[in-house]
Amino acid sequence: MKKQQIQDSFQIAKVRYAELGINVDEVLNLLDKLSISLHCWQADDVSGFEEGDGELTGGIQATGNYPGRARTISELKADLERAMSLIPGTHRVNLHAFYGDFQGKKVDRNEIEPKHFQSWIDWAKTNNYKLDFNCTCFSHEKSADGQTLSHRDPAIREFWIEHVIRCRKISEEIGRQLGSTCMHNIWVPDGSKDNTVDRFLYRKNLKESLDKIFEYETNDEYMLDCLESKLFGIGLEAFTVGSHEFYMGYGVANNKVVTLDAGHFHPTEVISDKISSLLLYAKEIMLHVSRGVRWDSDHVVLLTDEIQAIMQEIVRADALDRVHIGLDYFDASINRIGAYVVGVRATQKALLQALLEPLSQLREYEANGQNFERMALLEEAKAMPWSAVYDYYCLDKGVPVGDNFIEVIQQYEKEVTLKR
Ligand code: RNT
Ligand code: ZN
Repeated sequence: MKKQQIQDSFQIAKVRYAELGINVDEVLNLLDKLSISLHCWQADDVSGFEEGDGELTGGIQATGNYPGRARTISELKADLERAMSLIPGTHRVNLHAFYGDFQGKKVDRNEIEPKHFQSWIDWAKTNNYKLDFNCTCFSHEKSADGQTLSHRDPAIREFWIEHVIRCRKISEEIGRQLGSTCMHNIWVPDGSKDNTVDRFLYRKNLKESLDKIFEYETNDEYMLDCLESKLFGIGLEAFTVGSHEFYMGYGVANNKVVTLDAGHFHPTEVISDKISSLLLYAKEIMLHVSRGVRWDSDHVVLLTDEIQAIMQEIVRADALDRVHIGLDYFDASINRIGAYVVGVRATQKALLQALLEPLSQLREYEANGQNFERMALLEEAKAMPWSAVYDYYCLDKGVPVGDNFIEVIQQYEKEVTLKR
């Protein structure tokens, strides 16, 4: 598409949206301020950079062996920079504790310190990214039997408590240095393959471990703790200690952020409809935007009905400042940078569509019981020229418009990732 065409289409779109009472320029200004947190683990299939050949455990799996996986911190940084260069706006990078800069030394999880993440912080500063963080309670010998913070053995629980407290301190340091609240996400794989008798015991253990973890008080301005539930893991099908009810209860009772991962519920259960309820009770919401496909909770995000519904719910609830949008998927079967770019752009498109909704008119119809009118306008809104607005946004921010990013990724593959 030529520059002129993009601009002309945008002008036409603007007029059409203005007829519905929407100021497209204001919407674009707002969209540009909304950061999406890119999960670092798509680039290397959730491998991390610890010494030794850590196997991915914890009931998650990256399937596929597409060439070009990032094997070092510098490769991962380069891949993220390349992905970021193909996405309009300024965004965040979501790190996991086992991606520390350990300089070839064996640093166990209960020994990590802010200094192991200083090079990431410096990199983020240079590139104008903000950082989020996760404790890593999997892919470790002390999580081999599927239990961490809920383990029957108090020594193992202590080990993981220490790890999570250290991660909270690291997150605090990240937020302090970057001047942006670091979202620290706690997800543990704890569960079991088969029917468990002492469910109450494990849940009580998890609760008590969390209580100990939060005894160390952090500064909300620098970091916020988020708690992520799950339905089941691979090899951990019958029981998950940290279920939705568990963390919703804990989060509400203890003023913590609740994380909703789009792939962590029953196949027909959606997170979009949980947002307006949680907002009434939870401090804030962290999203792990993902796409569940059958048993896998981590396919690349696409512009599906559910992602549109998620973004609509955030906008309709006027909660853009209380819902944090992060991505969480790992596909090792396709070009990994492409997986980032497609996923982030799909998320942004859904956000844009939601921001362009003729909300006041829709609300008025609803309030008046004009349900046909509401339905008709919702249908029309789907076909409004939002893509012309997105194309213009890309042009304006100097990133490839439409499918033009494909060739950039192909080139990077040829010159960089295929040579790994
Ligand atoms: C796992 C959770 C968790 C992980 C990351 C790697 O099911 O979704 O968020 O994907 O921590
Ligand atoms: Zn997740």
